[in-house]
Amino acid sequence: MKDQLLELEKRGNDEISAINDPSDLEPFRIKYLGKKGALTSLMKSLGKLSREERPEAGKLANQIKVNLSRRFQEVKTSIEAGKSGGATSVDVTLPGRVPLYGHLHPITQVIKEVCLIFSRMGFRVVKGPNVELDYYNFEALNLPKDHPARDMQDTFYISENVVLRTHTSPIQVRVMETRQPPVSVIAPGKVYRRDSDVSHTPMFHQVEGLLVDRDVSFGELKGTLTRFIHQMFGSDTRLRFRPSFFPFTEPSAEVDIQCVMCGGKGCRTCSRTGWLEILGSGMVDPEVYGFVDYDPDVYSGFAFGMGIERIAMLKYGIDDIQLFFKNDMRFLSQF
Ligand code: 2U9
Repeated sequence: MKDQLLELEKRGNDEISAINDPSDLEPFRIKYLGKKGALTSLMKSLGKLSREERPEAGKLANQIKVNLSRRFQEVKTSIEAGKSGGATSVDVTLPGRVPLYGHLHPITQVIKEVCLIFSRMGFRVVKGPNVELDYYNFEALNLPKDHPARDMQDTFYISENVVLRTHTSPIQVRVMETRQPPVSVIAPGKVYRRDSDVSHTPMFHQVEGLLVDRDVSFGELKGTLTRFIHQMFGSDTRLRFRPSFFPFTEPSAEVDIQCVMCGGKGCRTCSRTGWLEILGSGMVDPEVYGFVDYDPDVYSGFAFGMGIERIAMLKYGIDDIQLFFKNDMRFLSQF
């Protein structure tokens, strides 16, 4: 019944809009709004509906009757006033239609913001291939052939020696291969891991950074990352460096910020600890310099990496990573 009513309304609207000749008005009124008209006969058959369906269909039928009658009167008045009727009349006082503007995806926005903060500190943005040689993704980063991270469970293999990069670190290896220190680069991009659940997607985004020069110490690492966090999350954000392990850095540290949800009191998001892990970092392991011909007795440096979806979720209070990949405009238009 609902479909029939809506179809009738559409047909009626199309027909009235095409009327220019006053002699077409009365036949239209009889056909749609008259005692034996199409709408009246549909309204009579409302009685055949169930008690549950009747109120909604009745309301719709009445609304359509009001709409069609109003439209009929408008066109009639317009024709009688010597204007062109339903076909081409334009109400110039109606407000204009606002076009839908596109904008950058929230993940792209966060990548740009992170890169901008590091660019201001002198880091240069660099890119690299998503399909990468095993050598650059693993070997040159001190992840030898038998390392567990190379497991088929974690890595998408294209062939024995070719993978979808599991991190953006191979970009920095390629930079070091072609340039001598000082280097300071920031490497954003997509990365791929065989993982999919509420907090993981098989493709996600990372930004990694690398700085190598003479006399670089853990103090520079701490200063740089503290400045980044204060610019990204606000200058009153508390943070802590916690010892950790990565095959390509030694010593290594993970960085936590005070929970953005509860301010450090302890809640579900921070598992009642008051802290949220947001990035990994460390001094580049001298083993890595061996692969790129840097002298570890002359140069030292630090590196760091962060998952962008995680940063975006914490910054905007989002609890489901899948939302970034569904392209639902109700979600995206909020950014
Ligand atoms: C070179 C040498 C060292 C990059 C680093 C991390 C620590 C790290 C994770 C954060 C969350 C990956 O997205 S995540 O799962 N990354 O913890 N990344 S140090 O170290 C490098 C990179 C390149 C040549």
